[in-house]
This record gives sequence, structure tokens and C-alpha cells, in this order.
Amino acid sequence: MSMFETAYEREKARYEALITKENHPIDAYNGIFTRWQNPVLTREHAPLIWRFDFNPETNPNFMERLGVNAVFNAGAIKLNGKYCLVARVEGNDRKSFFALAESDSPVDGFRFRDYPIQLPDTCPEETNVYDMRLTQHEDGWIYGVFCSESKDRSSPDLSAAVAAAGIVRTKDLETWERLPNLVTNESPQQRNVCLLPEFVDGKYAFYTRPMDGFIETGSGGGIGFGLCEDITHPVIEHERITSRRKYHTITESKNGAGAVPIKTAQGWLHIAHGVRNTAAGLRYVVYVFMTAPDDPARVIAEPSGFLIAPYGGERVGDVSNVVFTNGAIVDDNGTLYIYYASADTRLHVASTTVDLLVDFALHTPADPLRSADCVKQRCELIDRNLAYLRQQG
Ligand code: M1P
Repeated sequence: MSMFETAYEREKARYEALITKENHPIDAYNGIFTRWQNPVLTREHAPLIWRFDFNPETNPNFMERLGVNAVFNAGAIKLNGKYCLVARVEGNDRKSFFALAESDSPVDGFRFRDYPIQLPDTCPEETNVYDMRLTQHEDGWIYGVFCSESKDRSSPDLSAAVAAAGIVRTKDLETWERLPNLVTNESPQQRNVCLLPEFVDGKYAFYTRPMDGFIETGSGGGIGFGLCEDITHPVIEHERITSRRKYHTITESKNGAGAVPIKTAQGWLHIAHGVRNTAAGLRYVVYVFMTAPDDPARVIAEPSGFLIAPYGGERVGDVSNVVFTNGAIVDDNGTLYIYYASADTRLHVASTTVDLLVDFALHTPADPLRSADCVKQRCELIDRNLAYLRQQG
């Protein structure tokens, strides 16, 4: 066999072994969710036809021609019985694009379609796109809301950029219609924007993340909420703040909507992200809060601390100390799969149920915001436990 053939056969076999590898839950318990051992998507899941030139005449060394650096931050939806992930795929050239990976299983077997998603190229100034949230809206469309990033031409700083919310819609995840970017009259930049699946007061309801600049949220107080009358000319006049950033908490630097909120009898369940600063840079964690059933902007519960934080090998990657989610799927039996990325590098899954997360959200105490009060809170739990154990004999 030629060198080309040897390399081709070996890489093909490696790829198939990866895609067909079974996943298993890890043996760690917190009663809230279960992590699964293997990432569900990695850069190695990018099909070989995306990366190599398969013609031995033009590529005698079977060399990778267009490398893929990372696969992470996926929007998620269950469609026609398939678990569908629209992942952020980042080439070696640092540009991201979207690609659909599907599986019959929620925890393994994800395989990309032959081609990445080719969004209508309607914004000539757009340089990068990423982090699509997929909303199955009651109007009959599936919306993808994502970050559309452009160079800030008003600044002499080469890395100055502007983030806006791009919107596309589809019925089948195959053909996509691009709508104009969302305009928020009160906020110069937006990222982590997410569309609620239901109308509110007959209008499209968005969770936003008001930001003064591309990185810093500045005066943006947290996760925003705003209504828009016409999704084909999307404008939000006014944003209310829902989950607020708070001093010396996991959301001090920033927070942002994550997966599309899940409707429950007790209210809307949100799986979001919070960011704090450290001497080693920003630390991103996933946290939970709930908003009222009749007012999706009003927070009714926000349990203390994080739900998911970077763990073991998840801590290391292109942007270390980051876990981030923008997609979750609820199965008919109430099982909930949270697709979360680690270190802007790969995508994992954690499983739980909607009922368990609602219990976590409603019955975990809120952050008392001060060490002294945290000690008091913990001592009260210990008191109750010791009294209970004594009573049990
Ligand atoms: O690098 C961590 C994350 O940073 C951004 O999130 P935020 O806007 O909250 O800072 C996003 O670019 C996200 O893609 C990325 O994972």
C-alpha cells in the first residue's frame, strides 16, 4: 500500500472507531446531574472530507489541508426522533461556522452531515459567527439566534469588534433563511441572545445580554429581556434585567443566557452561564435560575453557586477554566440532556431530569452574598441534620 493509502485507511478506521464509541456515565454523585465520560463532539469528529484532500495526485502525502481546531458550544434540538446539535466549529484559521451533527442517541454516536451549514451571506461586514441557540417556536419555525461579529471600524485597535445577534430560521435544519440582525435600542452590543419558544403579549420574547463593549458588559446589569413585534424586522426598544450580576458571586464579571429556557409547571427553567475574574483569567461556570410562569423576566429562584464547573480534564483547552452551554434537550420522559462545552475546545453531555433541576432550583438556598452568612447557612443545615440523626436514634 502507498503511504497515501496507509494513512487514509488508518484515519478512516480511527474516525469510525471514535464515532461508534459507546459513552458511559461517570461514577460521581451529587444527586443533581450525571456527567458522561466521553465528549460527544470534538475536533476529531469533523469528517475527514472536511479536512483532507482525498486525491492522491494533488495530496500524495494525505496531508490535512483545512484543519479543524475545536468543536464546541452547540445549540440542541430533538427533531424527527433525532438528537441534533448545531455546533460551533472553529477552523485552524480561527473562524467559526455552524455544522449539524445528529444521532439516534443523546449521549454518543454524533455524526456530522457532509457539509457544514451554509448560512445566507447577507452581512458583508460579518467576520465570525458562533454559539447558535435553537428555538422551536410556537409560530412553526425553528429559529437559530447566534453571535454575528464584525470589526469595529470606528476604533484604531485592530482587535476591536462589535457583537450583534444574528437570526436565521428553518423548518428542517437544512434550508436556512437569514433575517436582519436584532437591534436593541438601549444596548450597543449583544451576545448570548436567546429566543423564548412562546409569544409573550403576542410578541417575540428574547433574552439578551446588554454590553457596552465586545468583551466587557460594562453597565449591562445581567441577562436582559425584551419584546419584539416583528421578527422579520427585529427591534427591541426596552430591555429589563432578569438574572443580575452580583458582587463576589459566580456572575460578578458577566452572565448570559444558555440553553433555551424550559417551560415547567413552576416556571421557566434557565441553564445559563456566569463569569468571574481570577488571577488566572476569567472562569466560566454554568448556573441555574427560574423565572415566573406568567412573567418570564421575573426571577423566582436562583440557587447559590454553580451547577457545572470545569472538572478534571475539562479545565484545560484553548480557553482554559471555561464551561459554557447553549443547548439542552428534554426527552418525552422528562430526561434532560445538557450539552456543555469545556475550555472552548470540545462538547460534553450531562444528564438529569427536569424535575430534578426544578427541585435544585427551588430548594437550594440562595447565595447569602457574605462569608459570615454562608457559614450561618451551612451551620443551620448541619444543625438540622444532627437533630434529624439524633431523632432517628
Ligand atoms: O470564551 C468563553 C466564552 O466567551 C464568550 O461568552 P461571553 O460573551 O459570556 O463572554 C462567548 O464567545 C463564548 O463563545 C465562549 O465560550
